[in-house]
Amino acid sequence: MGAVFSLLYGLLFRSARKYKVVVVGLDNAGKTTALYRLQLGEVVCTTPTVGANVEEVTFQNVRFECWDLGGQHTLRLSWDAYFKETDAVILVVDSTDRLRATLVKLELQRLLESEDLAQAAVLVFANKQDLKDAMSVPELTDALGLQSERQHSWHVQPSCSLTGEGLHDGLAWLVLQVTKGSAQAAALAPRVSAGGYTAVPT
Ligand SMILES: Nc1nc2c(ncn2[C@@H]2O[C@H](COP(=O)(O)OP(=O)(O)OP(=O)(O)O)[C@@H](O)[C@H]2O)c(=O)[nH]1
Ligand SMILES: [Mg+2]
Repeated sequence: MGAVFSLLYGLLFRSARKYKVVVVGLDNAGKTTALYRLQLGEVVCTTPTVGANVEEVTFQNVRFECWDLGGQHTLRLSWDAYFKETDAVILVVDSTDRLRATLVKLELQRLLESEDLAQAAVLVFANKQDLKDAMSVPELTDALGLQSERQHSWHVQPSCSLTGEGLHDGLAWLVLQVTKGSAQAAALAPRVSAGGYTAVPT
């Protein structure tokens, strides 16, 4: 019965649209590692991304076109060029990088003010939770000043890109955001698990 339902569900939604996601964050945050973990289910040895790398990730029958943008300073200056028609932002943060938390906050502020991203949901991965001294979700939420964000739906999800922990929970939240109001969303709602901090505009 479950298999029949899955098959029907797959057929029904196979032609559903693809959602554009920009994956941003400072260099060394773990963006590329997270993306390949989600796409291939394994850890790939990465080198710093130059420019952008596009990969498709399908989760719960929802297709995401993920633009993994290089996080080094000079590359961050051209992030805006990728923002047009973006449905969601994934911000990956190295939770142990306390020294650059203010810089992440500034970059996030810039994203939140971008007109091209006005409708985009924002998923923050508080990454590298496997490491000692990683900032907790409340600490990172505070450091990024997210509690006062009212325009965008946002969610902070603890994660470890190496083990994959938290990545699916984060994507499940994103699926709900991008499919809001659709039949797909109604079918998926019960699958989302709790974890992290969330807010949606009122
Ligand atoms: N311990 C730990 N290491 C991680 C985690 N995620 C990524 N890394 C490591 O962090 C380093 C940088 O990862 P990348 O995925 O290349 O980082 P990036 O954000 O894509 O960096 P740029 O492409 O330069 O913007 C690599 O050595 C990864 O193995 C994690 O959750 N825990
Ligand atoms: Mg990269």
